[in-house]
Amino acid sequence: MRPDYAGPERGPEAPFPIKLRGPVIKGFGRGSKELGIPTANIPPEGLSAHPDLTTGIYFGYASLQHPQQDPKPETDTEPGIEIYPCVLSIGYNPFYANKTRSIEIHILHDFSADFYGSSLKLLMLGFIRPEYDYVSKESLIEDIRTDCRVAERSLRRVGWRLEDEKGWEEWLRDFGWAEGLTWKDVEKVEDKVLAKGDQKL
Ligand code: ADP
Ligand code: RBF
Ligand code: MG
Repeated sequence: MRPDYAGPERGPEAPFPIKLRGPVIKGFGRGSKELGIPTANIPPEGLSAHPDLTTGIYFGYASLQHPQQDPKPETDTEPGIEIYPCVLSIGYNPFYANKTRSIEIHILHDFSADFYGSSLKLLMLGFIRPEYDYVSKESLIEDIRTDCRVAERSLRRVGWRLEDEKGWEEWLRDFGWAEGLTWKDVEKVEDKVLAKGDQKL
């Protein structure tokens, strides 16, 4: 049996919150989506500022700003910034034996369309568990489902909610850095990340 909550009752403790950001890029295309667990990947570069961060499963909040420049993506997503709870995996997915480290964020919300190329900010607030290898895909999925429940429950505690005095929401809504980011820029980052191949990041 796994615990129902992660992190201390009163709120996040050091080294959290950890802040990352980047455009949503293509991942390994393994069909996480068909498994019911799509993950928005962002470039792992930001991790260099946190060399001691262990690989594993984390939770927190993510905000999205959908692109507004031309060419307009064929989605029915509204412009503007949205904030959601999320779970994420940072690491090598032992079940799939990846050679490069990835940051994959599963947002706890049902979207009606993809949002590749959108800008994403990630406020990591706590650690849930290490990455494991699994005997089957089904057991991996079952554990991810539990991660989602643990994250939702944990974030509902007073010390973990988005409230003005914490300054979290203010940070999550600041997309000044993404102004002028074009589809070309996003493609360049994507190519760079995918081209790293088996080089360990
Ligand atoms: P990839 O290997 O390219 O990351 P996935 O199967 O993991 O492919 O799907 C990820 C994409 O699904 C995201 O980039 C995003 O556009 C979309 N998506 C839809 N719903 C969600 C969600 N709830 N959380 C994360 N991504 C989502
Ligand atoms: N992959 C693993 O190999 N081991 C894990 O323990 C693991 N945990 C995950 C937890 C979460 C919350 C998420 C979003 C992904 C996790 N993954 C893990 C990555 C998973 O293998 C990847 O998203 C697959 O592509 C999903 O089928
Ligand atoms: Mg993904």
